[in-house]
Amino acid sequence: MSGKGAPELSVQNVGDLKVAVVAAQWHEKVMDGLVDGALRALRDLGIEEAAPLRVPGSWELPVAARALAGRGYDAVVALGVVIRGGTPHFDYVCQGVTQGLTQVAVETGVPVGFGVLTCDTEEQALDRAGLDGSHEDKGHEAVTAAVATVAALRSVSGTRR
Ligand code: RBF
Repeated sequence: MSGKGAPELSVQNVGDLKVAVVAAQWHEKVMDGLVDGALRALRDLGIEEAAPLRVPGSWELPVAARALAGRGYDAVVALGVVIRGGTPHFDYVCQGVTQGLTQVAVETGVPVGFGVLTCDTEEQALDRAGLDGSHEDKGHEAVTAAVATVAALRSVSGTRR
């Protein structure tokens, strides 16, 4: 999957939204970039920033996202980075966090921004972390996508009586 083809999202009138960010702590430099990008996106959108909730690793993101989704936030954004090692552990962590975050969003109806990098190497992760010299800014993108989804859902009135 490549970052080419990502949309230019135009999101307006969202300054009233409450957005929670939850971030893992493995791979500190990459995480610093993702968190900075996410907070910068909140500022760009005029949404009040709150300090991210920090959990140990990406595996812990779904349970934390579920707790936040149940506390009145309009959107939750999950940030983490998993880097392939020499064992199948990578696949299990990636699968668990991906399915877990999907389940949180679908079961609660609260959009969850997916800002979890799953990379073969640290270089690939740094290139996507929104740092000086990075080509992509996935923390920023994850916040913008989650907020754009809230805005899209708000614009739909529905047909059920
Ligand atoms: N957490 C991450 O966020 N990124 C990683 O790259 C990562 N690699 C791990 C590799 C191994 C072998 C293990 C055992 C854990 C790793 N974790 C990683 C931590 C995981 O997400 C979780 O915090 C721990 O397994 C404790 O539940």
